[in-house]
Amino acid sequence: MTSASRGFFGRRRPSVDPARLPPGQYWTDDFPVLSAGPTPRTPIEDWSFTVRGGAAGTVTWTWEELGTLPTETFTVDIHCVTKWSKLDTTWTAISLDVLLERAAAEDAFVTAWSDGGYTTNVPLEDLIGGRAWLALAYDGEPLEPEHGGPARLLIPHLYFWKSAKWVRGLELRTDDEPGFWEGYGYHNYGDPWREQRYAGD
Ligand SMILES: Nc1nc2c(c(=O)[nH]1)N[C@H]1C(S)=C(S)[C@@H](COP(=O)(O)O)O[C@H]1N2
Ligand SMILES: [Mo]
Repeated sequence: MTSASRGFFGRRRPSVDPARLPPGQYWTDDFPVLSAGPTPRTPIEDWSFTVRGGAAGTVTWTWEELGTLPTETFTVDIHCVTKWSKLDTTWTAISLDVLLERAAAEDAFVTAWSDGGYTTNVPLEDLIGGRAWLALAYDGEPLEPEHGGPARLLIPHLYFWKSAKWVRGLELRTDDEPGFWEGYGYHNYGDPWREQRYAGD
């Protein structure tokens, strides 16, 4: 085998089921870092996660308290609006069902907010029913700061910009407020399978 062919077969899987790729996406083995600003580094003793606007009022967990909640480890595909998809990514995460149930969430819209000022909006129904998580580890290792550590949202059924890195909380609202990228013309919902990249798609 020449080094060129070794490189080729080393970098690309010989076969990826095309049915796993949403329209217009290509797959990559890399894990690109996409951040609209510097990586925040909040000391873990100052870090907390808050859900506000639920019937239970404002509920806040320290990092230590979060550590007492049940986690799940599972493998999913992720899809970035810039057209890369990464298949079979393995995460350890707390189901948002657990956090939203504790907060008695019942309003229809959610804005996630992050250290550094990033926000994104998601309908509440997309965050419940075992489809969305607060991810704490990737591939068995604590989440790296560049990828959103200590904790990020993980909503694999929507484009990856909805998976807010460095997330610090969820605000439950009765009105839908566009988040950071949504305000710059990205699609309000962002379903990769319907190729909802930009407003109007
Ligand atoms: N706080 C924050 N979260 C963010 C972003 C960001 O810029 N800031 N970028 C989003 C986008 S566009 C993508 S594709 C993914 C990238 O995650 P990664 O850097 O771990 O690949 O994070 C999303 N979450
Ligand atoms: Mo993205």
